[in-house]
Order: sequence, then C-alpha cells, then structure tokens
Amino acid sequence: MTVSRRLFMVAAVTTAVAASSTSLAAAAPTAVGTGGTQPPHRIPIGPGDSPETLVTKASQVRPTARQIAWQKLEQTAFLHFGVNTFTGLEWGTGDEDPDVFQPSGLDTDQWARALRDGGFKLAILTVKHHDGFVLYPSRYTKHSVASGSWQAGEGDVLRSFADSMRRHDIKVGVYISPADENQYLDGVYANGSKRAPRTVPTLVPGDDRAGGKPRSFTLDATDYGAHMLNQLYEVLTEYGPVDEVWFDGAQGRIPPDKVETYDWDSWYMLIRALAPDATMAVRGPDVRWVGNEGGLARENEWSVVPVKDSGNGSIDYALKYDAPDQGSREALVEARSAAQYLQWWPAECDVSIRPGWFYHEDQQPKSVEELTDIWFRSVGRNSVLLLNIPPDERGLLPDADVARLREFRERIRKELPRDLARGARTRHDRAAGTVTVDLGKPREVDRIRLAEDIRRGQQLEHAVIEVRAEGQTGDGWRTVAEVDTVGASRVLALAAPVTARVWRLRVTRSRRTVRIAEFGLYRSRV
Ligand code: FUL
Repeated sequence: MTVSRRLFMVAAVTTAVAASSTSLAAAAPTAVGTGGTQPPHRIPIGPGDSPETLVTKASQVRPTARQIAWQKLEQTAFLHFGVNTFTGLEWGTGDEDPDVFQPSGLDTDQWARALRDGGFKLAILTVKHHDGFVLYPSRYTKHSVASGSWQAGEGDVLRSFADSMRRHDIKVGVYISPADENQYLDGVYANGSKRAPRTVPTLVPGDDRAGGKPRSFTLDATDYGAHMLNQLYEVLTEYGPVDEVWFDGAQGRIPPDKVETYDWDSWYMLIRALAPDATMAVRGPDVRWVGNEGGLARENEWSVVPVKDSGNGSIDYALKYDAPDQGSREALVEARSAAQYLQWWPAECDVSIRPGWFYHEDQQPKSVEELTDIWFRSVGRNSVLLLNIPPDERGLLPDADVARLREFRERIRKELPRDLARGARTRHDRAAGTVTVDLGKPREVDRIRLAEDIRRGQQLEHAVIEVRAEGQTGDGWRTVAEVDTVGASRVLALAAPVTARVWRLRVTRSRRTVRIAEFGLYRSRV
C-alpha cells in the first residue's frame, strides 16, 4: 500500500470531483489561445434560454487543444483482434480457453506499414473487447495472452503494436471495453459492490512495482471499476504515451436484474492524470460517436452539440443519438429542455472495412468506391474517419485489405490531386464575408475543400460558392454550390466540372464572424 504525498493530493481532487462530478470534463481543457483564460469547452444551458441566447452560447464554445490535434488526424484506424479472431464470434463469451489465441505469424510492423501507406495517423487496438481477454500480460486477470501457449505465455500484442506504430510515426490508441464477460463470470463485474475509495495501482502479491514507489491514486469505484482503473493504469504507465482511449458504452450480457454502473468520473480522472494528451472517445467527453456504424456523418455535422449528464460525470447526446440534426438553431431549441450543456463534442465515424469488426475468412473488404463514398461522407463532413481493418488468424492484415487500403489512398489522391488555389491571388474581405480566388486563367474545377479555423469555434451556417463569368466584373456571379455547415473540413463534389478563373466563397449566414482556413479548388483525375 502506497501512502504518498501525491496520493494525498489526488485524493483531495477526487473529493472535489465527487462533490461536482459533472464538472469533470470542463475542468480538464487545455488552453487553446495564448493568455491565461481558457475559452469554454462547454457552456451550461437551460429550458429558459431563448433561441438567441442558445445560438450566442453555441458561438462561444471552443475546442480544447487536445480536440484540435485529434481533428487534424482526419483518418484513423481500428484493429479488432483477440479471441474472437479465432472463435469466429463478434462478441465473445468470457470463458474462452486462452489457448485459442494462436496468431501463427504476428507482425505488427506489417500492420504499421499498411496503415502508414494508407494515410492513417493513429491506430486503436482492442486491448480488451467485451469478452475480457487482454492482449498484454495483465496482473489483474487470467484471461490474457499470458495464460495460453502462444509464445509460451510470454507474448505481448500491445507492446508489439505500440512499438511498431511509434516506429512508423502512427499515434497509439487503446480500446478498453467496459463490458467484460470474463469479469462477470469471475464475480467482479456487476457484483453489486458499492462505490468506495480505491487505491490504484492495487498491488498484487509479488508485484514487481512494489519497490519502485509507483505513482498512486485514490478514486471512487466499485470492485469492477477498480479492476478497470488497475488495467488503465497498467496500459497508460507501461505502454504510453497513448493518444486516444476508446470506450464503448455497452453493458455485458448479464441477467436483467444486474447492472454495473461504470465509474466514468474516476476513469476519466486517471486517464487525464496519466495520459493528458489522450482524447477520450465515444463514452468520453472529447469525441462523440457519430451515431451509426457505417462511417457516415450527417450532411451538416456540428461540433457544438447539446449534451445531457449521463451519470458519474459522463455525458450523452441530449437528442436521440441518431437524430438527423444535432446542432442547428432548431436542434438547439429542441434539445434545451433535455440538455445541460452545449459542448464541443466532434464526431468520429467508425466503420469496418469488412462486414464484421473481427476477421472472418468468408468476408471480403469493401470496394474502393464504397470507401471513397465513406471518406466524402466522413472526412468531407467535419468528422474523423475511424476505419477498422481486422488482423487475421496469422496476426497479419489480410493481403486483400492491404491492397485495398493502398488503392483507397491512391483514389483519394486522384479525387483531390492538386489545390489549384494554392499560390493563387486570394483576397479575404471579412466585412463582406467573402474569400475570392483568382486562378489567373480559367480552370476546370469539380472538387472543393473548405475549412473554418475551428480555434474560433464553428460559426458558418450557410455559404455559397460562386464563379465570375469571364470578362465580367461586379455582379456577374453564378452560384455553383452551397453549404450549410463547414467546421474543420467540408469536401464537395460538383455534379460536373465548372470552368472559371475567379472563384468566390460568400458566407451568407453565421453565428459569429467566420474565419475561413481553407478554400481549395481541385479537378479530379478519377
Ligand atoms: C461496438 C462493439 O459492440 C463492437 O463489437 C465493436 O467493438 C464496435 C466498434 O463497437 O459497440
């Protein structure tokens, strides 16, 4: 048992969180601008707020530095790998024989090369899926790689994954499932234990960390909540730095009279302390699930959305998760009686390259056309794409998938080969809300890429893209496209190429002044 000064300090913070658990996410943002005061990452709202007040508040919400860094990743990868890879299941039972995990030729460098060549900037491994089987030798479970004969129980997929990703300049993310069938069978998950202060790490007999005075924390948790804390501690202190922690919200498959109420506040607190740069995704305050598993964002995707408290310091959509509109003025009004905050909570679009999340021999990867469509409807709609590519029983990404990733990247390069506006004469007129680009001579354009400077929030509510007819000045403008939202990234495909020398983006409606960070013009070569 470690009673250190640090433990005392964290315990004091813990008390504050327990007293006001909903303030946790707001307590953590990193300053975006210079200067002392941090712009708000979320703002309280109430049923009494007028529509004007709601939109003013929405215009004041800003992303944290962590969220800005995450948004720039654009394309991230998921790797679902575990006992399911060998049993053929999608949701395991928790009583698998650990010996079923037998990758015959694990090569995480092969994963990393394929992901790097595919343009992925971060990869998230299922360190633990709902079955509870853990891909590193955890001190807190027998359901892990250490219990089987694979590599004589000495193997560590997480170590190998993290090393390979970093060697290839890919950031490391971890999926750690709150639902845990194995811990249910062990009488830990949903055992009815009360939340009480727990010391983390909880040292086990013969613990190799005992002599080293490990940094320790006291946080409120159930028995299972403490189990999660101990595993998070192992992952974040022994495999870091970690850039994304991905939490699913599912409950285990347990009898209806049982429930495990997740200790989100304590888990978040530990992650912020041990991995301050990590975004906490989906059941976390930094990144939201887009609302489907097809990788598709809404046509108008807002990063400022109404959210409601969802217990133990967690948040959830105030409107239905799959509502078609989460952030327009109308949506803010509709949500105001259910919501407690407007929060910067940007969308992540998860989808698998194959029908299943885990590898199954009889399934095939999506076509380049399907993937391209997903890219336009995720990265092109103010979201980050999270594409799952499941390793097979060899422990390799299947050849067909590796080839598909390469073709996909090549295709996106052909969709937007060269920004014709780069280096062109560009004039920003803030008073008129326009950005005008003179290409020097008439050019054919069929793809347009827009971005707001999100450090100033998401403000644009309607804009037109116009071209000036050759030889004309003044009012000779013709509209070729319009958008309602832009945010961090909006990519438009015109139905047919348009030839013009002078192009203009004109903001016709916004919350506050819009700062355009990108107005790119492309001619696809598909
Ligand atoms: C879901 C899980 O139930 C799936 O197995 C998968 O991990 C997906 C990404 O999240 O909620």
